[in-house]
Parts: sequence; structure tokens; C-alpha cells
Amino acid sequence: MDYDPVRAEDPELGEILTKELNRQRDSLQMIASENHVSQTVLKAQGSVMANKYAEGLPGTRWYGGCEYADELEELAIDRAKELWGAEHVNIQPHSGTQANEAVYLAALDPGDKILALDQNQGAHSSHGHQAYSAGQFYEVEQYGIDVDTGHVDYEGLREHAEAFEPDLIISGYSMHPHIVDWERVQDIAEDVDAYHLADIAHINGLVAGGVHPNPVGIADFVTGSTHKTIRAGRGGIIMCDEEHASDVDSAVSPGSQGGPHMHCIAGKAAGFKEALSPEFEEYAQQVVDNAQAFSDRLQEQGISVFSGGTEVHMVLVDLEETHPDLSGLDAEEIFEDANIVLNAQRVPGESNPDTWNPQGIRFGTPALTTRGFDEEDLRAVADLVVRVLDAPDDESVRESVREEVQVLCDENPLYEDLL
Ligand code: DSN
Repeated sequence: MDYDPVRAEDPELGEILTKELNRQRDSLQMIASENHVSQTVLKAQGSVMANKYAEGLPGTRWYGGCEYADELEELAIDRAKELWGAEHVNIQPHSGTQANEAVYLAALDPGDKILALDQNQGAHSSHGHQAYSAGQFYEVEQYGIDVDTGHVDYEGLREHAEAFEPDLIISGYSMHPHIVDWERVQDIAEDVDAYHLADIAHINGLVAGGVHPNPVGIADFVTGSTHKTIRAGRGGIIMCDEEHASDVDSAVSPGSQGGPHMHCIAGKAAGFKEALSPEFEEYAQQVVDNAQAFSDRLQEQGISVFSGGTEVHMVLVDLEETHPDLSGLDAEEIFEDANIVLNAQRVPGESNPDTWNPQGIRFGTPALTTRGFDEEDLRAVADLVVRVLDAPDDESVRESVREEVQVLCDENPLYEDLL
């Protein structure tokens, strides 16, 4: 597959696609929520399934001509069930946020109470941020992280839940470098008669690969996106027991979405097949090994890593003490100029009041691991990161880092036969 037809028919668009392909090839993608899907997944997402309307569910559609859409959706669902062991799967959410919104619609009434992690300590915005519908339709309170250990403050969560009496407790996070104790959250939810939603958008590939415990069968609802560590087609997923199946299905569509994106479901099916292979377990383990090698090397050189390390795919660097004059957003920009792409991120417990310009930067290893980077490569990347942090104003340092990034990229090529 290549972009030639696009370049021939629409040079303006073709050029943009080519530039993005080359950007991904020639820089280090370290945004923890990103990955590089296979060409099979790319091809499936770009397939004729993009043309098909298939509102409804397999066998009960609102449109004719859905024979193959039905086959496709059933294939994706069966593969998801095998990967995570779910009784029921809805594979139609357009994103992880849409998946969460659908669970709220299925499980709650307007005005009900949600207890979610503090938005400044690692929760996803769809867990009740005021700018999202959940923040406006439900009463949301927030529990916290134990900033000394970096783990969820489970005792604090219990006390808060007993006082607040929520209808739903959300676990699973966008910034959390530790294993989540699903049973402990479930026990608390049961004791206060609340539902438990585990959002595994970031870690579902680690769960499928056996390097993080699985909340399916423990939490009432499990949601996620499908293009992060699991490396499948773009979108979301909901998993639950049969007792919630019809509420979830109708909350997704027609409750909150129109026609499913069948081409994305094709990409999900393709990626799930890849994730069922034994190689995927090796990939998941390598993602974590790489994150730990990166984190260790940074700390050996005096860089402060939140909670002293990671058990998953992400590493949060705390700039507050070592680089008080460098904001997270400035660091994000400087690193991008060095061809290392990451994002600014609030550090749990940071004192800086400007929530939009935090003093942390979040790194992730899923994409680099996909292109073949190992621990030695990640230690080399850590050395480059330290060089940039040691001289944030020095353009010549960034130029030399760019050259070394290019060497690493050339040694671990990406999408070699895409034009
Ligand atoms: N949660 C966002 C992130 O962590 O980058 C993506 O949805």
C-alpha cells in the first residue's frame, strides 16, 4: 500500500500525508498514548468498509447490504472476547471517550454521582472534567494519588466513597505508572453499592499481553481505546457481563452514536488478530522493559522520575526541582525540535497552579518498541533526553541530538515499503 494514488489525484493532500509519514519515520514518537499500527491495520482501515452504513448490531441492522459488515463485526467481537475474556463486547465506540460516555448513559441517570481520580493526578478528561458532558450531567468528586508512592490512595478512596456514596467509581488512568489493584476498587464499589468502570485505554495491550492484571470479570464495565498499546484500528471498545449487554449496546447506538465506523472495526479486527499471537506477549513485555530501562537511565543521571520508576509503558519526568525554569510546554516544544515527540503532563502533587502549563513531561515506549527499539536503544534515548534537558536553550545541542535520533530511526526503520 502507498499514498501514490492520493499524490497523483490530489497532490496537496498527498504531500501532507507524505510529510506525516516522514515525520513518524524520522522522529521518536514517545507520546504514551500513541503507537504505529501494522500495514495490515492501515489497509483494513482504508478499506471499502468505510462506505458502509450499518447502524444496529450484527443481524439487526437498520440498512440492507450488511451481510459482510455483520461478519466483520462478529469477527472483531470474537477476537476481543478471546483477548480479554469478556462475556459481552461492544466494538462500535468511535473512541475511548465515546465508550466512557456510553457506559455513563447505560449505568447512570442525570444527576447521579461519579467518583473519579483527580483530573490533575492522572484521570482522563472524560472521567468528569467540566468541559466534557460527564462533568456537566453528573455530580463528580475526585479521589487522589498517594504522591509519595505514586499509587492510588486506596484508603482515601474508600473513605471518600463511604462519605460521598457514588453511583459509579472509575479506575484506570491516562497518567499512572503503576499497576492498578482492580479487586480493591471493586471491593470498595461493592461496599458502597456503586458500579465500577475500569478504563484500560492506555494499558489494554499490556493486559492482553499478560503484563498487567485484567479487570474484565472484576469491574462491572471495562472500556478503552483500541489504538494505543493494543495497536489495532482507531476507536473504542466496551466490555461487560451479559447482564449489562443490552443497556450498553443501546447506550452506544442509538444512545450516543450513529453509524459505526466499519472501516475502523476492520482495523480493530486486524489488530486483535495480531495481538492474539505469541509475539504480542513479547511485545508487551518489551514495552515495559524499555520503559524501565529508560526510567533507570534518566534517574542515574539525576533526572527526577515521578514515584521513582514505572511498572507500565509510561514514565513521568518531574521538572519542578531539577529544571524549575523549564515548563512542561516549553520542554515539549524543545524536544519536538530535537525530533523527540512527547507531551507536557501535570505531576501528581505539583505546586504550580497553572494547570495548562504543568511541570512534568510524559514519555511512553509503545511506539518505539513497535519499531524495534530495545533496552539499549532506550538507554541511548535517555542520554539524548538528558543532553537536551542540560542545555534547553542550545540549538547546537538539539541539532546534534537530531542527528543521533536519525541514526536510531534508520537502525529501526518504520513503514519501509510505504511511499
Ligand atoms: N488520554 C489521552 C492521552 O493519554 O494521551 C488520549 O486519549
